[in-house]
Amino acid sequence: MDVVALGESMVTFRPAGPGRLADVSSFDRGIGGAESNVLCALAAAGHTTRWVSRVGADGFGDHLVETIGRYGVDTSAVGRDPHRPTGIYFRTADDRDTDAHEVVYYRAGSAASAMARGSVDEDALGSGRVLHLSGITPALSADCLDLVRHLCTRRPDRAARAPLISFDVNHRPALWQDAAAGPDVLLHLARGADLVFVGEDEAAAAWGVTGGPDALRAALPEPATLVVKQGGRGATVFRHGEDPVFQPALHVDVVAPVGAGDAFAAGFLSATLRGLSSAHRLRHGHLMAAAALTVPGDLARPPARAHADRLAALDDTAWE
Ligand code: KDG
Repeated sequence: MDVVALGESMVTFRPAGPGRLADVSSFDRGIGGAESNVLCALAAAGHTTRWVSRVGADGFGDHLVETIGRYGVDTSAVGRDPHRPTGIYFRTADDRDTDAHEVVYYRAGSAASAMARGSVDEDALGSGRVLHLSGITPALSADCLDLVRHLCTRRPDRAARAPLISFDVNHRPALWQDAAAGPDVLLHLARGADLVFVGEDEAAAAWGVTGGPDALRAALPEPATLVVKQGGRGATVFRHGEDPVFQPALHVDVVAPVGAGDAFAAGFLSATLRGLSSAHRLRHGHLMAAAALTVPGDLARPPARAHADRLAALDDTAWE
């Protein structure tokens, strides 16, 4: 397997039109879940992927397993919980209007929130070249936090026998029972990972680190690779032994930003697995993010690999 990911996925409901959740009467169904979004994009780009999770023994669980499986993601390590439901969530159509935007989760007590050491397939978690995790899972429950801590903790023997640990900070303050504890936990987890994705705004809000990518690298020197996402401007990658590299993002007409960070991580991971340069890793991230930004839901069809390679190889002036 190229990439294995652990995380909760949910059936999502997006109002069919604009307005408050209180007012709309029909919804479009989709799927969401940061980690499975990454896997679906990677699978669509030709990588072998496996999703490790738990869902309820219900129709929404069937829908997630079937839909994610149709992307080509291996779902054999997804457990079914007969006693807990599959999580769902609602989000209003226009994410860019932050005042009016509503995201409402129905996932407390979900099947995935009960994931724990012993209830997920640990062999499956170790079966990829990369294990992708995010800061959403540790927010779901104490058991989930314990599981992610176990997977993310820097161990002296890890490099020799285990997958590269990729961690997207994905700070979701609304999910933490103890909201004040979230940022410190996430910083600690990020320090144990090999490859970390974090947004500049997210880091400022969670950790009070302002001052741009260099300040963030100073706060987080441990990961061999740190990717700082700078919104519509671009992203900077720091790798041990290399000068930092910045690449501007593509300018697109944004339909909805949901899923763009996951798509960016997928593009970056895809290029990493292929041994491409730092600049090309960022460009592949931007190309996949651009596809996700221009659709209303979490998942977009990524550009075909040959096409993405051609675009990533254009000279700098085409990327400014
Ligand atoms: O990155 C997109 C995710 O935020 C979305 O699919 C839902 O995983 C999700 C979450 O927990 O917020």
